[in-house]
Amino acid sequence: MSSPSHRSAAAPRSAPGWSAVSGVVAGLVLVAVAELLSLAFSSSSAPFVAVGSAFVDIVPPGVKDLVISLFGTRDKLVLFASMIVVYAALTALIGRLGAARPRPAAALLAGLGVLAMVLVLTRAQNTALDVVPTLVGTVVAVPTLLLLLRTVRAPAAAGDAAGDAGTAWTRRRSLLGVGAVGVLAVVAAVTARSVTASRELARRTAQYVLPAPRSTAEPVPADAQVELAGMPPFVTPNSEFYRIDTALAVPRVDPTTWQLRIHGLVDQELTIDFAQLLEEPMIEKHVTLACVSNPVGGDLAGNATWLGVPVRTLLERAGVKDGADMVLSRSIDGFTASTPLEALTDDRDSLIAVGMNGEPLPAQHGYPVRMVVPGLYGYVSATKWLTELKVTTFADDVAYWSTRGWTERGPIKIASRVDVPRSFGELSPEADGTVMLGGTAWAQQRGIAAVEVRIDDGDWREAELGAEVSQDTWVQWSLRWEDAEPGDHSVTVRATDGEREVQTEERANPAPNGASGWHTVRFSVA
Ligand SMILES: Nc1nc2c(c(=O)[nH]1)N[C@H]1C(S)=C(S)[C@@H](COP(=O)(O)O)O[C@H]1N2
Ligand SMILES: [Mo]
Repeated sequence: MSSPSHRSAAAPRSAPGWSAVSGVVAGLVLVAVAELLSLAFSSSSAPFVAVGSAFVDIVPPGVKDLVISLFGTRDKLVLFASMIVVYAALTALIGRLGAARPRPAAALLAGLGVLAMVLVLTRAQNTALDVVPTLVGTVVAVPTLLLLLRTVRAPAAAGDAAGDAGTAWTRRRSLLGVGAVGVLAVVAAVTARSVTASRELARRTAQYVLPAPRSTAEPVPADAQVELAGMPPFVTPNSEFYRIDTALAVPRVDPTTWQLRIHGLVDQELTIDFAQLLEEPMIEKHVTLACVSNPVGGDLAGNATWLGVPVRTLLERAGVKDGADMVLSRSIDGFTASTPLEALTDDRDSLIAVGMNGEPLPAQHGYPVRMVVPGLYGYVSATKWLTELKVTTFADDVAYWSTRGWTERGPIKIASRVDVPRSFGELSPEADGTVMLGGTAWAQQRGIAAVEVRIDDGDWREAELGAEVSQDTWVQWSLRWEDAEPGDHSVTVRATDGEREVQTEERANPAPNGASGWHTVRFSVA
């Protein structure tokens, strides 16, 4: 076993495996350096964030829908994980190539860096300076790759110098060195990411004094809440409010430099900064937001008390010209929404909002300023991190989701759902044998007039409604089922809106303009 020939085989002469590892490690160095430096630049200057965001922008809507339906709210995690896998594979290939041809390999790695820089530049909220982190990362990573490739290359003499324990030892040490650089890079990148995350948290909680509203929202009456275990809170806490947006990294908007520009078909363009906005008379309103992607029975809806300036006030000041029928609102990250002009000027009090449930908007919900429009799905109205209102026409401008298969207008459809019981849950009868069911219904701008519940194939029963706070908020319902029988059951719910329209049974998918159909839940009674 100790023949010289065998020992020479144990000392690898060429090391394709280790060259690949060198490629991956150099790739990690690029990312780590860029991530660390990006702490001093915009959050979307980090190459992974920029590449991911660019990718999200170019994938066909079908693929996006598929990913969301497969992975739900973990879609971003899945995107980042796949990016890491693809990047590791690419850099491993580059390293592998470098075993024989280091210079072309180095050029390829530099090419990846340049590609990432181009994508950083395509992000709307980035400036030219934001390429610096990726640039420096690339400048460091390329010589690192060459150095690592040289390190892992088997010493020419290793094979011949049979039994040269010293060479084997040196070699092991250099491989250890490569591993150590890799580990360091991972630690640095992860640290940088978590610093970014905690900064975002700090921004979210950054306090400024919200002005007192000129008209306060009437307090929510206690009987708006159905007291039944498992019912959602009538006012959704900010930390539990659903979040939907296209932003991979929550935009960090500095309120001290924030501005809102109102332009387009107006008599005079208007720019207002944050301090000026806070001086405008503010009002407070309870409004239930809903996402067009919410499936029947889904929970992509939330109810909050919003504080803000009526959009109407600012539009009146700018002076809307004849012929305009839409306002295209734009976010700092390039997202746009097309809201019918009428919804922003009529008496529904659409808001340019700064407060949510008594606090500044959380970062995830649009800090410092967003739109809140009662009656319309979020994708055509609720622009977060708002920076611009362009008064225009549906004929001239198209918003983000309307170029991706969703309708250009999005009034919210009547919706009702069963919250108690949960699907396949078990309910225990009370002492007198009754079983309590409960849920939520909404039809913003029309209000909910009635909710009916059907158990198994029985007759529709009228549910009891919690207090209605406004036609723009959801309503909770409950049903006392007195003749409950143990065993398996199903419950179906349908609502009637304030215009006496009964929720349709006809099933529709969320695309292109919102889901419809009755929510049914299977459950058992103990
Ligand atoms: N900037 C920006 N604003 C946005 C979006 C977005 O992707 N980017 N998504 C919209 C959609 S589709 C919805 S449903 C609401 C959700 O608001 P929330 O995350 O505060 O619940 O935000 C809207 N505003
Ligand atoms: Mo949405």
